[in-house]
Amino acid sequence: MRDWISQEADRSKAAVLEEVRGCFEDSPRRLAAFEARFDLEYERIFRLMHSLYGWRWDFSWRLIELVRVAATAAADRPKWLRRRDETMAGARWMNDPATVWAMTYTERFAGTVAGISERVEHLKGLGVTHLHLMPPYAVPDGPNDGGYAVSSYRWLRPELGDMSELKSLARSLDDQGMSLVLDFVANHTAHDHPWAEAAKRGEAPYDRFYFIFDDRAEVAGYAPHLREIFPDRVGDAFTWCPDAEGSHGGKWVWTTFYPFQWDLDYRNPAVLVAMSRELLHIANLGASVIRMDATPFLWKREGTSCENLPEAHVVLQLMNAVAALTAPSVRFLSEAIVHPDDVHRFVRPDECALGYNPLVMSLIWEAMATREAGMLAAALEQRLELPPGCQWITYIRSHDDIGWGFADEDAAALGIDPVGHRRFLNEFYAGIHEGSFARGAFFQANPRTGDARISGTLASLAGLEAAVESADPDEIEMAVKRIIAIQTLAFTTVGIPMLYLGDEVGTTNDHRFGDDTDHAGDNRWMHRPRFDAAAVAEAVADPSSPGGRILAAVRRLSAFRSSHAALGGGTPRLLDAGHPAVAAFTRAGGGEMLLVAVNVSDFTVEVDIDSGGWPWVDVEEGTGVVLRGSLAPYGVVMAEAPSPGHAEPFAPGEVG
Ligand code: OTU
Repeated sequence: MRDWISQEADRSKAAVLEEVRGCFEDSPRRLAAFEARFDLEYERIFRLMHSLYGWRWDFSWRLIELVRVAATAAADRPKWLRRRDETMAGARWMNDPATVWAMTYTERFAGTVAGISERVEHLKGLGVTHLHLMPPYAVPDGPNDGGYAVSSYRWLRPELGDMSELKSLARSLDDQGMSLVLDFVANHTAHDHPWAEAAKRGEAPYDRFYFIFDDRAEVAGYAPHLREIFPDRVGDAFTWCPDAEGSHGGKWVWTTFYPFQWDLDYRNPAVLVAMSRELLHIANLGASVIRMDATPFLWKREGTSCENLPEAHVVLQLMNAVAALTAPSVRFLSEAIVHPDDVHRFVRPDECALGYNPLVMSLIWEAMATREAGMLAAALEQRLELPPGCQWITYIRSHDDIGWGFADEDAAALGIDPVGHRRFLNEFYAGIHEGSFARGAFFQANPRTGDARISGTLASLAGLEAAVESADPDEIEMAVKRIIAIQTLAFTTVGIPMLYLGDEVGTTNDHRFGDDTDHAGDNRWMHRPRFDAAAVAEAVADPSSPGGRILAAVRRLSAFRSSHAALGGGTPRLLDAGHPAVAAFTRAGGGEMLLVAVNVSDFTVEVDIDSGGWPWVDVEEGTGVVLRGSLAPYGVVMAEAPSPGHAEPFAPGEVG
């Protein structure tokens, strides 16, 4: 027996479809394709909508509105994207080992959207298949959080170009086997978005689009429970807005991040409908992946932290269903930088099929600081399993800060005090700790809680900046090896590797980021470099320079991936390496098996890696590898098992 919600859905199905048929006036083929998808998705949409808004008088009407948004966008979807929907609906690229991501700011990487085409050769050299351009949409004058304060999704920042150029870029990248990743900043809009402007004037329906309070007393049920995301700024998550018309000469507005970013109120179904329209607009520009910014914050309830609430998932699942109706080849990427259990929950095929993995990211750094691979290994072993059809994005750093997002209980299980350990890691990467190689800086240190995060480029955090400054060739050598070891882990542990552009040639921190007054208060700009054509040319011309070696290593890793099916999916299986400074694991898949071992320390260690009974051969040399013996500082072993059937397993210790 189907439950009563399914029966309700059945009863309304034909009528809802009837309401939106008109969207496809002259295109019976598009209507037919939409109908087929509607047939598959409708019950899910009904159920999800009902769980959030079923109690409301306007429920049926909002449901029809949402489906109409999807139908309108489906009717408008360009032909080349409909073709993509047909051929790529399964998104097989997610398990293709050749998939490699890169991220950058358009203006910093190429000046303009049109300018990106001049950088395509560089991207191809890195094997990049997916390019994430930070939000290029219209923003307010002055600080705009690197584009994460969106004034309108319908316009680009004029200095970057216009919408038609963005569409042509998506198309021309597609012709070259690459695709675009674009952001959707679901949690908030800029304070000058037309909806926010109308809300300030008290105009319906926009007066109910945000969390706006007449009186500070009204936030008392929320404020004490919230985490401070950006503690550097003045005040808390609520901003006094004097130009909002109110009886007290202004109003309070919920602003989780910066005061110019107004949180949207998804308890109002009109917000879900309006934002879905913007989302599908982005899908129709040609993005193959949409990055869902700040997913944990999408729902608020009094007395809770207002993070990771079940309704936030329902909002994302609804958006997923709407995208499945309109643009089935599109996948969502969850950006959740929270407890690993919570990070995990956003990654499911009917929500965000992709998730950033901030745990692996931060534990690679943790391993480099402690010279021990234990926490990383435990996370690789215990915290990576995803449902089928999902994938991690594995990265070393992004445009944001690095936070120490491991679970306290995981640290405790290894006898590590989580609070003290985070303090150590912050001090290490800020370069304060005795013996640290890093040159980073605290981001948003919170004196009240003792929390902080870290800013810095890969090269600066991994010691290249300090080494070059000291002009010590041994230190430089060590830093280069450390960077290559770090990239090796990012490219081989799990998921799809993502590069922050600039790191591929060892770009160090920009200590003059504050010269730009819009960036002065936010040291993440220290690690958001401009494309340095001279550095790239030098790295290419001199493969023995630090930049040259780093670039060559990244290219090699990327090329290596593309020919090794075992790296396309699945999770690593940990091996006992016989030394705490060595992370060793196998990856199996596509009929092949790889072994990777990385020494995360700057000393030579004696290893005794459990071969699992396979005769491993070095992937480059084709000769037997050392599984028992010395592994150099930051030494890497990459080996493969000869194809099955070809070799009999033999006893550990025989190879080497
Ligand atoms: C994201 O990051 C973006 O990546 C940032 O660049 C934005 O500033 C921010 O949202 C606001 O749009 O706090 O330090 O759990 O931690 O969304 C970065 C997720 C952030 C948040 C994350 C946020």
